[in-house]
Amino acid sequence: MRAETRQILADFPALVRIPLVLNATVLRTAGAPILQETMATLGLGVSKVGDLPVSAAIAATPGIGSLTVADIGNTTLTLDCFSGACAASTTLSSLQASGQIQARARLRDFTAAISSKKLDDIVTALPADITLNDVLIGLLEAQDFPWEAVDLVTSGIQEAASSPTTVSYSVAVTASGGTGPFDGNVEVVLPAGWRIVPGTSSVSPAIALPLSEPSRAYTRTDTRLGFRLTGFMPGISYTIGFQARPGFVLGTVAANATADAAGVSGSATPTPITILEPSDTSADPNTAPTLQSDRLYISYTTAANDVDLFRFNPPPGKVVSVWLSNFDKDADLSLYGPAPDAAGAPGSPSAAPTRGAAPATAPLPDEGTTAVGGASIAEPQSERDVPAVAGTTLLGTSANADVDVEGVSAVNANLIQVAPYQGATSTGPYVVRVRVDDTEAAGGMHIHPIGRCAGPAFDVNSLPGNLETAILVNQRRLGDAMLPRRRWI
Ligand SMILES: [Ca+2]
Ligand SMILES: [Ca+2]
Ligand SMILES: [Ca+2]
Repeated sequence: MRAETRQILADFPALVRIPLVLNATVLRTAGAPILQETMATLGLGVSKVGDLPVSAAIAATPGIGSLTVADIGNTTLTLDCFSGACAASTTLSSLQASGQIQARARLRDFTAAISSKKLDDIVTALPADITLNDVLIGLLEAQDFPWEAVDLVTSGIQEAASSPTTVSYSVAVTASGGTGPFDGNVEVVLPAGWRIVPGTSSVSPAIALPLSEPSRAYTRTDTRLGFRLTGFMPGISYTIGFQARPGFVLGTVAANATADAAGVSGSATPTPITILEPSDTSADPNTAPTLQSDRLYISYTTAANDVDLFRFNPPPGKVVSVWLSNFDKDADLSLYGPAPDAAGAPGSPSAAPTRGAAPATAPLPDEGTTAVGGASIAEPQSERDVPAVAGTTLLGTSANADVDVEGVSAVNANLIQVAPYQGATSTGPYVVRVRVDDTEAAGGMHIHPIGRCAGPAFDVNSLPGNLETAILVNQRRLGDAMLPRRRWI
C-alpha cells in the first residue's frame, strides 16, 4: 500500500467503508492515492475487484481496453483464440469488438501482474457495493493492515489461503408440469462467507446450453448464487454441481435452494455438508506447528480443555508481537521463551537458577466465581485460569475478559499459547498473527467498529531525554470511572 494511502486511512478511518463507484468523482477530484494503486498490487485473486467482468472493465474505460494479449498473461480463461487469432500485440478493445472476450472472464483471470493500469482505470465499472475495504483486502500487506479488524464472514479471505479447502456441492432440481423445454432460474443460498470457485459449475444431465457462471451476492447473512438454466425438460431430476470454499464456521450446513420457471413448479434439494476442523492444534510444545510472521493462522477451540500451542523461531534480540482475534468467546494468549538457565549448564550466564525456591505451601487454588448479591459470576480476572507450559519461561500473558483482541509482545518468544477462558468452546474460528519488530507493538484492545484497532502504541523511546516525570493514564478505566461508559463513537 502506498504510504500516502496508509496515512490518509490512519487519519480518517471512516473512509474504509465508502462505496468506491459512488465516490469516484470525488476521489478523482481530490487526487486520492488509492486510485493510483496498480493492478499488480490490488490482489485481484482475492479482492472483490477481481470479480469484475473483463468485458465490463473494457467497456468502462480505455485504460483496460488498451492492454494487449501479452499484458494479461495466460489467455485461456480470458480470450477465445479459436474463432480468431490472439496476436500478442492485439488490444483487448479490438478482441472485444470481434467477440473474443470470454463471457465468464473476470479481472482475476489476468495472470500477469499489470502495473501500467490502476484502480482509477476501472473504478467507474465496479459494482456499487464495493467499498474501499474490499480493495484493501487485496493489498495483502501484513505489516500495515489492521488484520484483526477483518470480517472473516464477508471478506472471502479464504480465497487467499495457501491451501484453501474446497468442497463439492450439489443441488437436485426438478420441474413438474408443462411440456418443456423451459428456461428457469435456480437460487442457491449458502451460509455467509462461502465462496463459489469460478468455472466449476455444471449441470447433469446436459441441457440445451452449458451452465454459465451464476450471479453471486455475498452478504453478512448468506451467500446467494443465481443459476440460469436454458432448455430443460419437466419430470427430469437435474443435478447442479459446483465447487465451493466454505467459511470458517464448523458444523453441518444445508443450503437453501429454490427453483422457478415460467408456468411450472420447481423443487430444489441441496445436499447437507459437514465442515470439520482439519485437525486440532497440539498442546505439546515439541510437536506444535511452527508459525511464520505476517500470516493469518486460523484455528479452533473445540473442547473445554483445548489448549493450542504454536512454535515460532524468533530472530535474535527482536520483539515478537502476537495477536489473538476474531474469537466469538473468551480466550487468552501467552508467550513463552526458552527454559530458564539450569545451574551449571554450558552457556548459562549464572550458576544459580533464575527462579527462587517454591513456597513450602501451595498457593490457594483459583475459586473461579464470586458471589455478588446472591448470584454467582465469573471472576473478572482470568489470568489464574491460564495454564502454564512446564519447562519454559512465561514471558507475557494477555488475559482480558472484555477485549476483542488479545495482544502481547516479548523479546525472543518462541512458543505461543491460546487457551479458552473457563472452558469456552466455539464452532467459530480464532485468528493468530505474529509480527517481528524492534519495539513492542501488541496489547489487548477493542476493535473500532469502522475498522481500526485502538491499542497501545506507546513508545518510550519517543519521550524527550530530559523528561523527569511521566503520568500514564488508562483512558478507558478513567472513562469508566468518571463518565457513563461510552464504548466507541
Ligand atoms: Ca484447538
Ligand atoms: Ca489443542
Ligand atoms: Ca480473553
